[in-house]
Amino acid sequence: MKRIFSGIQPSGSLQLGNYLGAIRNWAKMQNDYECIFCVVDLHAITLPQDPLAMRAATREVAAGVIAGGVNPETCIIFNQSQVPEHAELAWLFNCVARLGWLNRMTQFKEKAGKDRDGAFVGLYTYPVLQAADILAYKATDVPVGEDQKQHIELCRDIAQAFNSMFEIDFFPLPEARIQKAAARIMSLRDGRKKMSKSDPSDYSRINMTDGPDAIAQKIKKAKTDPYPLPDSLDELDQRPEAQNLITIFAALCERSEESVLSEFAGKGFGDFKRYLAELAVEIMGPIGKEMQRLMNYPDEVDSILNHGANKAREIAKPIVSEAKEIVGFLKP
Ligand code: AQP
Repeated sequence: MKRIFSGIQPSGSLQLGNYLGAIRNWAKMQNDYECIFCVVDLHAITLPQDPLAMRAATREVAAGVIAGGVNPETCIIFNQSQVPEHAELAWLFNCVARLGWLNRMTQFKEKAGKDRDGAFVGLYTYPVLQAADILAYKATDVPVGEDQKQHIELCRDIAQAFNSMFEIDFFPLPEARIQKAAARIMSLRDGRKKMSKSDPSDYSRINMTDGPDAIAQKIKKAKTDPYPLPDSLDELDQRPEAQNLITIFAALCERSEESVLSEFAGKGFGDFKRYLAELAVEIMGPIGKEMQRLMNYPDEVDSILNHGANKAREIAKPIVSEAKEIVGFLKP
């Protein structure tokens, strides 16, 4: 059976983009693949985190993944720092990947901003750790949002470089599994910016734990333009905020954007936003409630993560041991 690895950072509250772009997809794939889902806390600290908040966010992400439909009995769910093989393999890969490859990574440029010299080294080598996450399990498929495509390509380059450096066919070249719908949900305040957990404005996103009133309020206040909705996708393309709301509507009810547009063409945003808010509450409301319920039982969540970490380690340990042997390290 093919094996999936994918992760989410505990860098804030889970948002609608994490659900539509990642978690829902994971839940759909869980019966066709062996699944390993990771709360990537080592990645989260590539930007400063408050330790208490990160501990809570780690449990929240686990709760969100489970409430979003991933079965912890059949899938492995754990937090990354409990499996030391990730960091160990990342070091080997730091000695395979080239500076020139990392210099091309757009996420680093976006996240480091203008003060590149002030960015953590970890932020720069983030994609190397990501390659280690995937290859420590010899995962074959990686479901991610569109923004992560470049990192998965780098992971393939690293796997290939390792194999050719040591003249061995050891690591597979994993495939990015990017679903077309909801590949990129944008901020409710700026249709050109990705919806993000770490955006300072809470009004830029719908959190997975938002109740009906907060969801309705955020959609009501979402930025739009003064024109009615168009009847063609081409026209929509020129209007980022309108495009985003149509994308969200279509993703929530799993319909095509064309069909949603044909229903609302010519209507103003007032009408459309009312329907969108109802739909968002209907789909996200029960998931948010289940998340809150799970978060009231932190011991249960911790035990799922511990159990998942043990199972993950059973897979990663022999793979990373073999990689160390290939590199030329003496066995203990
Ligand atoms: N806006 C989005 N649209 C579609 N997919 C998204 N994902 C995140 N935001 C969107 C997908 O969720 C998965 C986990 O992402 P992550 O938490 O590891 O990091 P991220 O992509 O950087 O998510 P955030 O919310 O923007 O976190 P911060 O603010 O901490 O950087 C990935 O598969 C991602 O594609």
